[in-house]
Amino acid sequence: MSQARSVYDFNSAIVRQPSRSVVDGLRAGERGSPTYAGVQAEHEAYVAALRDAGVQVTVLPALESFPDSIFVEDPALVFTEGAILLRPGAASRSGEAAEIAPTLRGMFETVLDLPAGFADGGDILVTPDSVMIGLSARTDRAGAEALASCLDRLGRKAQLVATPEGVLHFKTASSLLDDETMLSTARLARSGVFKDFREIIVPEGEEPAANALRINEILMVPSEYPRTIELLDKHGYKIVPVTTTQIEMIDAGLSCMSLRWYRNGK
Ligand code: CIR
Repeated sequence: MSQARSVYDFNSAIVRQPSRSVVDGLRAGERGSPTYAGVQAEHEAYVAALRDAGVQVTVLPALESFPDSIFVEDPALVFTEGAILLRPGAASRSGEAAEIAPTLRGMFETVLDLPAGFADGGDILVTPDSVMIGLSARTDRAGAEALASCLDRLGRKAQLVATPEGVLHFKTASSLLDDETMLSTARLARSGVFKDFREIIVPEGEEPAANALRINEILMVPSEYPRTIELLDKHGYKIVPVTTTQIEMIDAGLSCMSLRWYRNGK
């Protein structure tokens, strides 16, 4: 029988090398373009931080025809009990699920396919009691409801929630810090969605820092946000700063670059 674990206990992860085309990744505003070398350096440091945290990392090869494919969090969702192939909501990313499918089928006994609608992994926040699914420009109600059924098959309860207007993904604005605590932007917290959690609000002007990543004992936080780092340090989290300057230009953060789970029997 498997032992009860925290939802942020991970021993396995999948990442994908950035492609040269990553410089053409989707973005909502214009904050400049990243360079391939710059993204590559950030990705390497990220993978090293995962490994230092005790995670065995599988690195998939770059996919030139999918500029955003480095963000493996979006086309799939993984748990100890099984994986779900999603249907990314951006047309240029819809083929990414088929690209990652063979890897997941090789690693998981159960792989479900989202049967309808659209859902991006960036909109999915796993908490100890439920899996929050943020409705957004990428995740529609049909996709969220279909995903709730898939989650039910894996023994997980789903909760549909709203992503603030103009925010790419639900997790762009939030992350789970421990079993009781959520890091959130002030705007998302105001919606009341985290009322059952202790909330830590990112300082004004540092909103992208809300996408932190708890892995085992450590908390990865984007290194460009000193006030958030200081705040979280005061709360006693073991912080590992990781640079995200390049990937932020294409609307991404720390959680986007991996699929993480606890694999039994390793
Ligand atoms: C996109 O717009 O799809 C990418 N440029 C960024 C994806 C970020 N992924 C995430 O937040 N999970």
